[in-house]
Amino acid sequence: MTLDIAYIARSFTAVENRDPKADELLRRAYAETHVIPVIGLTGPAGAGKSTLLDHLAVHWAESGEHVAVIAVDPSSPYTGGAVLGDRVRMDRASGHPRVFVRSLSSRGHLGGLSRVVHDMVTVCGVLGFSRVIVETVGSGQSDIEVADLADCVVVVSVPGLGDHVQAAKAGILEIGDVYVVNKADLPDAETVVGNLLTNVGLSYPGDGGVNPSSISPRGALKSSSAQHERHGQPGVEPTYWRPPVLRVVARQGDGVPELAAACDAFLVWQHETVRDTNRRAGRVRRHLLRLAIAELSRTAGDRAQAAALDDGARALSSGRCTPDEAAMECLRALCAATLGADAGIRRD
Ligand SMILES: Nc1nc2c(ncn2[C@@H]2O[C@H](COP(=O)(O)OP(=O)(O)O)[C@@H](O)[C@H]2O)c(=O)[nH]1
Ligand SMILES: [Mg+2]
Repeated sequence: MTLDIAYIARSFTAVENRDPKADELLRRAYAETHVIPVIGLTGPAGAGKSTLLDHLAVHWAESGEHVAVIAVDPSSPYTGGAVLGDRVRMDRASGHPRVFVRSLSSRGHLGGLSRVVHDMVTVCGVLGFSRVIVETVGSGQSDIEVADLADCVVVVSVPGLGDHVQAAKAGILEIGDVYVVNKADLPDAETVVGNLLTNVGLSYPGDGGVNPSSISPRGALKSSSAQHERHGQPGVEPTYWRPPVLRVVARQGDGVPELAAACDAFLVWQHETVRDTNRRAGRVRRHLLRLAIAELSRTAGDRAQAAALDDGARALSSGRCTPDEAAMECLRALCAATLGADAGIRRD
């Protein structure tokens, strides 16, 4: 099978612009029961994500897969600088007949970036791809979004940025299914590896990958319920997943086959333990919630929204209600305005 590049490019653009031409495609995509794996790559700018992704995409493509790459670019849509840079760093993947690369600016999207990426990822299956890789810059909100979007999250760290501490603060050390230390050719890479291993070990004993629960922890474990949901609970479930920590030199492609194998091993374990369907179901629900909120404020209209927020803020500052009650009042006013607008449409 060959990818219909012109059709794919047109479809992505229609989805990105919320063009009604994409509606039929979206309908088919959301109804599709055969879902393809989504790999999310996140980490600080300059960590070498694009360089790594270039090798990773080609690795899977060479094994016969059709790979879509969606790179969310942090730069301004006006300079286009980083988009061009990505094209250079992803030259192998861009030139491969079984890989399609699309860079997305992180700004200027109707309905928000996460909605666009969510829809783009979802249409990849019906466009003929067998796998998607999404790159986002690790910075709080977008980390959460990529974690929400992907079936397997790869967190990329590098020596020299002091990002271990930053990452720990941002909670990024909880979201990885696989950890990568890139630029392992640089001094201090081992320090980063050591820190990550210590951190993973606080929650999960054993070796990177699938472990039988018979491995007993030496002390109290620090894992959260979100981690249990994604990686299992040692001593409670038959197996658990300890996120591996892998050394990579993306510039040379060193460690890429091992990274691909770790992602695939995680996907297999996640499927065997039925976590994949739960993860995807949660993702669709959260996506719907975002859409519903966006739709609510859109259909209520700017004036009704401003009025509802003014009323709520006034009630709050006069001490008449709690923030929760004020929020509930805003919601009621927005719903009333939305239903009014809706009824208006129906009368026409
Ligand atoms: N020393 C070294 N540099 C690397 C390696 N991988 C990527 N780089 C460099 O790191 C810089 C940022 O890479 P890029 O892929 O654009 O990072 P991104 O911002 O995370 O996508 C580029 O100059 C790469 O050549 C590596 O393994 N070792
Ligand atoms: Mg990049």
